[in-house]
Amino acid sequence: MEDLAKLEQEFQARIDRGEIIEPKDWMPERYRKQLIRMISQHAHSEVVGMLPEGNWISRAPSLRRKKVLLAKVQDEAGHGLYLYCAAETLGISRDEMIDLLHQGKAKYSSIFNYPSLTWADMGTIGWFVDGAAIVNQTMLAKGSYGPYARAMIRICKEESFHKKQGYEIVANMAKGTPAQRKMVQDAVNRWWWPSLMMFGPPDNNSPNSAELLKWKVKKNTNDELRQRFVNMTVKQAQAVKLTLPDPDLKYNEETGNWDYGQIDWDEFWNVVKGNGPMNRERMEAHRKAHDDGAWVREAARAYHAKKSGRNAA
Ligand code: BYC
Repeated sequence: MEDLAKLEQEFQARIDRGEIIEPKDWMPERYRKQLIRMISQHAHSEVVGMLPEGNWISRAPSLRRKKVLLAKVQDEAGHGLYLYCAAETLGISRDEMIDLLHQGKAKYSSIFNYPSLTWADMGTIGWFVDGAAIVNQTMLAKGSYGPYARAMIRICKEESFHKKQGYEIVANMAKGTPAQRKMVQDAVNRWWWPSLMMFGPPDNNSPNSAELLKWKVKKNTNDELRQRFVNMTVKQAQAVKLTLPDPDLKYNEETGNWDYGQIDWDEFWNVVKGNGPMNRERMEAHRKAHDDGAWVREAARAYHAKKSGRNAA
């Protein structure tokens, strides 16, 4: 018992000195569990996040747009893979993580439970959702667990492209015909509040934050990052003359921040608990893709077994 307390103390001292924790280092069981929870949820989000955009690949308005969207969706699959690998370094397998998702025990980001109704949603998702992801992930890239932090660096580079392609679509539509302007404003109206919810519950109702901050997995709170995102996005909306759907949005001279209105936390929890507009459809699509891909996993395992048998012989 005394030994455990000493190990925990030494671990915290390493964190406080800003050292990076690697897979074979000693770590508290709770640190391992928290990271598995967070990284696996992040991985699931990347993969489920392919669905709302995948929906538009066959309907992109030009070959260029189709190629860009295809590449973006493919990038998200890659992000999922880096993240599953990072989580596997903590002693859980990808199969186990996916089982937990299918049993409803692991979550994925609330944002992907909203439908993508028009082409303007492709622009707005890139601008808001990837924009929010960058704010969150540049913070996570400085986190204490090596494999997660390193995965974040590469992911953030790709997310920057994603955000730019989204903002480009939005900017073009915003200076297009009245119908295009109307379509993009409608997408902005629908995605704004769910994007703010991506950052998680408010600090006074975020049970995991204290522990994650102590261990420097998170370096900022949910509200701090949400505010950073609002400040950044207001200016971008002004530049393309679109309105963010919040009558209470107001610059605060004292704090230098843009104050925003009340977020509907009932809606957020409802979506997190599985009752959002697209939760059932998203999980059905995930299960179907997983089942349809069973033969690929089986073939890969057989190939691997044969190859390692040959190498051993
Ligand atoms: N959605 O104590 P809290 C992407 C849950 S993918 C659903 O504040 P924490 C992209 C939370 O899990 C974006 N659930 O938690 C992909 C917890 O429940 P459990 C995904 C949420 O961990 C494709 C409970 O609420 N990014 O970028 O301190 C295309 C209490 O919350 C959400 C990541 O996953 C939510 N939004 O902070 C484009 C980043 N928020 O688990 C883009 C990694 C909270 O105790 N994750 N919950 O049952 C994080 O940074 C943190 O986990 C969070 C939450 C900020 C999300």
